[in-house]
Amino acid sequence: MKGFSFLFLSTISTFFLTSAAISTISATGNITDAGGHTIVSDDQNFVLGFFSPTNDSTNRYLGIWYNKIQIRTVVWVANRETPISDTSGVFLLDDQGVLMIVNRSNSMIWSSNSSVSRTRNNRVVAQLLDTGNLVIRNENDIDPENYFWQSFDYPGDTFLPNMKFGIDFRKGLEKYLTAWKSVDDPSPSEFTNGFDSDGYPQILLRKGSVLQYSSGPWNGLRFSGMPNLQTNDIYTFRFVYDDDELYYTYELANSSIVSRMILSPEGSIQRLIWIEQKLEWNLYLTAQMDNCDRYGLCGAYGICNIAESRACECLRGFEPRFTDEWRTTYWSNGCVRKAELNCEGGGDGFVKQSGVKLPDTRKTRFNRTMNLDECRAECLKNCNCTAYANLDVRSGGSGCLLWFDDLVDIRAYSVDGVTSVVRERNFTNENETKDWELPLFNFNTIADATNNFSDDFKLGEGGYGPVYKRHSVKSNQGLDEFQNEVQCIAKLQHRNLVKLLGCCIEEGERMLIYEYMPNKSLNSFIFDSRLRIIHRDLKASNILLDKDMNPRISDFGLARGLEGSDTKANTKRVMGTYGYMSPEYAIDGIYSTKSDVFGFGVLVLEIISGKKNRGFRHADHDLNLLGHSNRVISIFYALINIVSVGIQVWRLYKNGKHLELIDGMMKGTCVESEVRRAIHIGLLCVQKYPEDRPDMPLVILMLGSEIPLPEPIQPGFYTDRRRPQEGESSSSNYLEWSSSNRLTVTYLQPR
Ligand SMILES: *[C@@H]1O[C@H](CO)[C@@H](O)[C@H](O)[C@H]1NC(C)=O
Ligand SMILES: *[C@@H]1O[C@H](CO)[C@@H](O)[C@H](O)[C@H]1NC(C)=O
Ligand SMILES: *[C@@H]1O[C@H](CO)[C@@H](O)[C@H](O)[C@H]1NC(C)=O
Ligand SMILES: *[C@@H]1O[C@H](CO)[C@@H](O)[C@H](O)[C@H]1NC(C)=O
Ligand SMILES: *[C@@H]1O[C@H](CO)[C@@H](O)[C@H](O)[C@H]1NC(C)=O
Ligand SMILES: *[C@@H]1O[C@H](CO)[C@@H](O)[C@H](O)[C@H]1NC(C)=O
Ligand SMILES: *[C@@H]1O[C@H](CO)[C@@H](O)[C@H](O)[C@H]1NC(C)=O
Ligand SMILES: *[C@@H]1O[C@H](CO)[C@@H](O)[C@H](O)[C@H]1NC(C)=O
Ligand SMILES: *[C@@H]1O[C@H](CO)[C@@H](O)[C@H](O)[C@H]1NC(C)=O
Ligand SMILES: *[C@@H]1O[C@H](CO)[C@@H](O)[C@H](O)[C@H]1NC(C)=O
Ligand SMILES: CC(=O)N[C@H]1CO[C@H](CO)[C@@H](O)[C@@H]1O
Repeated sequence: MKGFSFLFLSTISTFFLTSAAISTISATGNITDAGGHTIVSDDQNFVLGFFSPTNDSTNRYLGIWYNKIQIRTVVWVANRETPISDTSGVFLLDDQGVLMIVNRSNSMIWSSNSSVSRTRNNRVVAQLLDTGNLVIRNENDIDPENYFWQSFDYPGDTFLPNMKFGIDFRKGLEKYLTAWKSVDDPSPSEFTNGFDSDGYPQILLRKGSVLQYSSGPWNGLRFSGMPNLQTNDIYTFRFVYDDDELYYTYELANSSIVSRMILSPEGSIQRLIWIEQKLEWNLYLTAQMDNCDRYGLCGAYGICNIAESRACECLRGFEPRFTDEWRTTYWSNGCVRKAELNCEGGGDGFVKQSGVKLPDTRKTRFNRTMNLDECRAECLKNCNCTAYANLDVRSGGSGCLLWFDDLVDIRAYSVDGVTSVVRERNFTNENETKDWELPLFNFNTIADATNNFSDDFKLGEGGYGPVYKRHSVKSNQGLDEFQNEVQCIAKLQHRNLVKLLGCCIEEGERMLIYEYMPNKSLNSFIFDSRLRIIHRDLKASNILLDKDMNPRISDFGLARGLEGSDTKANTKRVMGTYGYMSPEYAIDGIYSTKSDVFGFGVLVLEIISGKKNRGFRHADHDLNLLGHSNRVISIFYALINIVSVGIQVWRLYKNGKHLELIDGMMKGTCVESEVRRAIHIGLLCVQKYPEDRPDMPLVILMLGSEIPLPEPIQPGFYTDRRRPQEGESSSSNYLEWSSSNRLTVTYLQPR
């Protein structure tokens, strides 16, 4: 083992703090703030001493920070809650083997409260290890099991490599993170992040007693709610759970890497890596990736899918508890069973749910040896059992985890989720197919005809037979959307259009079968239609690019047709993607061709800026502004995104700085006047009032000519669908983006 560095004065010599000679210790072995003393770990990586969190602060704390990193980064603080107001602090190891901090009047500011058992003639030392761990131990006993005290048992906001984050059942020690109140105040804030050992363990992030985030249970490979916790070349990680202890730990793969995990003052769990070239900490991972990671967003039996336009859906066999509330995107009250379980009657079955984050495990029981069949039988035996799953997904799966409560905090992943099985009514007799206006093909027929979907039969490559478009299997895509797409395309039949022959829904596959076009001219199927189509979900991910980068609009799952002279229509079911939805559609469900113009405008601005008009994170804090009305909160929350890009562009535009918007990759390769014009047109398309937006033919004319453009006004979102009349304040009832980049709410008070 490598050498150790002991508690010593500055870095010149080593001092042993002995129990026999207390006066000597106090005289020579202490660390004084006034003297600027520090101790440094053997490998020079960590340093311990007194510090102030910021230059402005006069509060003094004893802490440990990285020695070689230019930006002082504190990883541990002793007197978090009891700063010393001057530089009189002294840090010492007393004759009882207790580390303490005293101030000018010799009052104890902080104490390790350690108790030491000593053998004869054995000196007790305090030492800062290479790991950044400050320990108290017998001088000649380096076994970590025998440390009398270690700072790793009392972490602050930082989880360092080699630290055991979790619970030591033998010592009754819980090692969890508590965030700093702010960058200049290390005292513990309301945010805590630690293991909860009720049921099968999971890591829970709380604000006070309110759950914010759950890691999901360990599934043998990773926490089921952290799909991005993958084997990597930066660190290795490990989870241990036995009778003695429960912990998660990681080690850096290469000692030249500097990385730490923190719970930030804002309550975000982050992994950071030091980038020496840039002299800054780089964010490598955050546990809370998106809106779906907000604990219980979809309520009981709801499932969150961030890829969907509306994140929450009910699990199969469930329906929203409160339909109206659900529609406004307030989902927390969750879903209820469409049909009650029939436990005594033995009519219950299970529905397999793949690729998901496992629900909250606080009300679970587990058995490491049972297999899945035994697990199922066990669940059926108990009428309160709501679901079961394998405990460990490795080598085909083993162990049994049983849920005994409402299933909360489930989310869908596109890759690599875990399979759990949700108890349901027996669905084997249910008829999934609806009224299709098209012939339904049998899966086997199609499999046969395409040689089991062999590559030779890929679109355009085969020499004969029908063309198959294979619809991807999305675990939670509603049948409704698929059906709508089919019917929309079916209605668009025209001699210039490719004919849809039929479809197939079987074995989780959804396929559309088109007439074969020998010259691959499948692409024009929407543009020649007489039917005016409002797409309702125009967004970057729905614009497909062919091999020549020609854009093709896809996904007509939400499209609606307008016939004859209709110019707008109304829907009770607002669907689409927030960020691209026009205000009048998002709020009132009114859609028109101008709704797609809005979506188009957002797209234009996104293309120019290279930035996505989306991102729900940390919306929590903003929501607090709105007080208690859940309905208002959820609408507000959904609309934050609508305004963001438009307002940012508007601000630059108004200050004549809109060229700053241009994505770095485009700079130098574009014609400024063209880009300026495109931004201008983009802004016109995202105007608040549909009547202020140009229609598509005009947009095309504007883009392709030099005709003068009307001046845009500030885009935004209004709660009053009426255009303000002459004399009315135009800023009333608006949500506005304030200069501090936070959304503020202005209510018009009646006079
Ligand atoms: C710390 O050490 C200095 C001398 O180095 C001594 O004067 C002082 O009394 C010591 N303080 C304590 C609290 O032990
Ligand atoms: C704080 O003080 C140090 C040393 O005087 C200085 O290098 C640093 O720039 C200051 N930081 C700020 C934010 O003022
Ligand atoms: C030392 O700490 C005690 C307890 O916190 C406090 O009452 C006292 O004022 C402090 N003395 C000085 C000189 O700061
Ligand atoms: C040490 O014990 C005292 C008295 O019980 C307590 O106030 C203090 O918080 C403890 N210190 C630590 C670091 O646990
Ligand atoms: C660690 O990283 C350094 C710098 O990137 C590299 O030179 C060294 O070979 C690496 N060591 C190991 C064991 O991978
Ligand atoms: C569903 O019920 C049918 C008959 O009612 C039964 O044969 C079948 O095994 C049940 N399926 C499951 C998964 O329990
Ligand atoms: C786990 O299941 C096995 C097989 O059913 C059983 O023998 C064992 O007692 C169970 N263990 C616990 C801890 O319940
Ligand atoms: C099921 O839950 C109810 C209510 O919590 C409880 O009274 C009952 O004993 C439970 N039944 C079983 C078999 O655990
Ligand atoms: C399902 O519904 C279709 C159309 O209504 C019907 O033809 C078919 O027989 C039904 N299948 C079952 C298993 O009930
Ligand atoms: C397709 O696969 C099935 C099952 O794997 C097999 O029985 C069948 O012969 C295959 N058909 C062709 C045309 O390869
Ligand atoms: C332009 C072109 O590629 N035309 C082809 C369309 O398909 C027919 C039948 O395969 C061919 O004969 C044409 O050459």
